[in-house]
This record gives sequence, C-alpha cells and structure tokens, in this order.
Amino acid sequence: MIESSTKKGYCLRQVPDILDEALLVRGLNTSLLGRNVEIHSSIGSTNARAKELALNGAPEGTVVIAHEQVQGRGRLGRSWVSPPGKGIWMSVILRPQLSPQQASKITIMTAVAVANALKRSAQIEVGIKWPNDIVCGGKKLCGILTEVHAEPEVIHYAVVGIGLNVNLSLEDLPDDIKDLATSLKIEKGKEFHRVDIIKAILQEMEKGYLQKLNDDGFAELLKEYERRSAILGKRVRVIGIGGEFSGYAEGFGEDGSLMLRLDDGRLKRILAGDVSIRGENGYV
Ligand code: BT5
Repeated sequence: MIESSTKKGYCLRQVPDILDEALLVRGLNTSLLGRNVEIHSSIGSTNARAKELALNGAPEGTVVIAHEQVQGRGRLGRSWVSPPGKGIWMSVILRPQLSPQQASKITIMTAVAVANALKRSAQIEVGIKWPNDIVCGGKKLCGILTEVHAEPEVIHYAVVGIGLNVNLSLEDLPDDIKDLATSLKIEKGKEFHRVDIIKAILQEMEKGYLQKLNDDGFAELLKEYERRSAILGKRVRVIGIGGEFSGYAEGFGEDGSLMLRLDDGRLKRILAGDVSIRGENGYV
C-alpha cells in the first residue's frame, strides 16, 4: 500500500496479505505440488473438497486453499478453528506408492516439511509433537490431517490437510483453545504473508515427497523428525480409545509409530492413529 503526503513524497506502508493464484504460482519452484490450485474465499473443509476432486481424478499435486473454513476438521471429527484470512487452511492431493499401513509416513514427511518451511519463510524454530502437531512455546501452531482412500494393498490417494495459524491474535482463538493454541503473529509479534509461507511449504513438501518417501530417504527423514521432536526423551501421557497410560517417549519406528517405555520397563509400540499426547504438566 503506498501512501502519499504533500511534500513528503511517498512511503511504502505494509503490503497487504493477498492470497491469489497469480501470486502463488509466481516463483513457485515445484514440478508437482501447486501446479493445479483451487482457492476458495469460504468453504466447508479443504480436505473434503480435495477428496471430492481426487475421487474425480484430479492430478497429483492439486492444492485446495481457503481463506475461511466453516467446517474445518481435525481427527475423529473434532473441529478446526479457521477464521477468514488469518491462517493457511490448505489440502494437497498425493498418490503415493505406499501401502495403507505406511500412511503415517506422509504425516511425518509433512511435519518435517512444514517445520523446515517455517524456519525458511518465518524465521521460526518449531517442534513436532507426535503424531500430527507443530508446536511453538509448548502450544499448537499447526495441525496436520492425513486422510487416505485405500484398498488393503494400495493407496488410491491421500489428502494432506494443513491448518497453520498465521495472523491470528489471541482474540481470534475461542476460549477452549486459548491456552493450548498459538499463531505466528502471537509468537513473533508481527504479521506474515500467507502466500510466502504456502510456497515454502509446497517446495519443502515436494522435496520430501519425491526424495524421502522411499526406504533410503525415510531413515534420514526420521532423524530430522526426531531432532525436532517436542516429546522425545520426555515423559508423556497417551490418551487413546483403549485408555490412558504414561511412559517415556523413547523413539519412533520406521512405520511412524511411537516407542513408549512404560513404568514397568516394557517397551510399547503405539500406532499413530487416534491417540492424543500430553506432557506431564500440560500440552507438551
Ligand atoms: C488436527 O487434528 O490437528 C488436524 C487439523 C487439520 C486442519 C486442516 S485445515 C485444512 C484441512 N481441512 C480441514 O478440514 N482440516 C485440515 P487434531 O489432532 O484432532 O486436533 C484438533 C484439536 O485441535 C481440536 O479439538 C482443538 O482442541 C484444537 N484446535 C482446533 N482449532 C485449532 C487451531 N486453529 N489452532 C490450534 N488448535 C486448534
């Protein structure tokens, strides 16, 4: 935005945070992700829309983005707060050569990609809270929702949903999540352009997807994931359908599972399904 004032010339004020396709594709250095983009001003859920598109044959790499979601979803039908213009509410269609049992590798790859992208585009160091959260200062900055459409042996498509709080203020967060959620603006004290962050995420995600989602690359990816883990070596509570138990987070398996050392000394493998993790004294 340019402001003029007599005899003082022009001064460049804040550039508005516009999110449109032309800006997004300009300089987007990917060959697959984001080559086909749909941007909605308001939608129920970008994951729901991406699934519809994938089912109708949309090309791999198709991205659906919304300024606002009115039915944003988390895991197990939980809701995802997605106010207009304040965050990145986006879904990516992938068609990975993985078995459905390996689907959590996609979430791991995405978490590392988002963390690297945030470092590059927002100069922020974040942690990864297994299985699907990106955290900062002990609070949730971003959630990832990977949904697959599969047969027993093959994945037909995966839709990876990313909900990243960018320019939300504390007042934008409902009371029930004020204590556990945060945003880039809250953490860094300034606003960001969503389009720059989206580009960085798509670029990092494409690198991860094309280079690391194979047997050789995944070991390296897992190391990056562990390095960024907000729970590794810590005592955590695991809350699942089958009950609640505590232990030390000792490592992660090749299949994306969490290895938890129980108090009786046994090592328990926990699949990244429908469990939630809490730190001993709070969210992480
Ligand atoms: C997640 O679920 O963390 C996955 C969230 C994925 C959202 C994206 S947005 C684009 C795409 N389209 C969709 O419809 N979804 C995806 P889960 O682990 O179940 O966490 C959900 C919980 O996080 C809620 O029950 C709240 O406690 C909390 N929460 C809701 N909105 C939040 C927000 N904006 N920031 C931080 N925490 C939030």
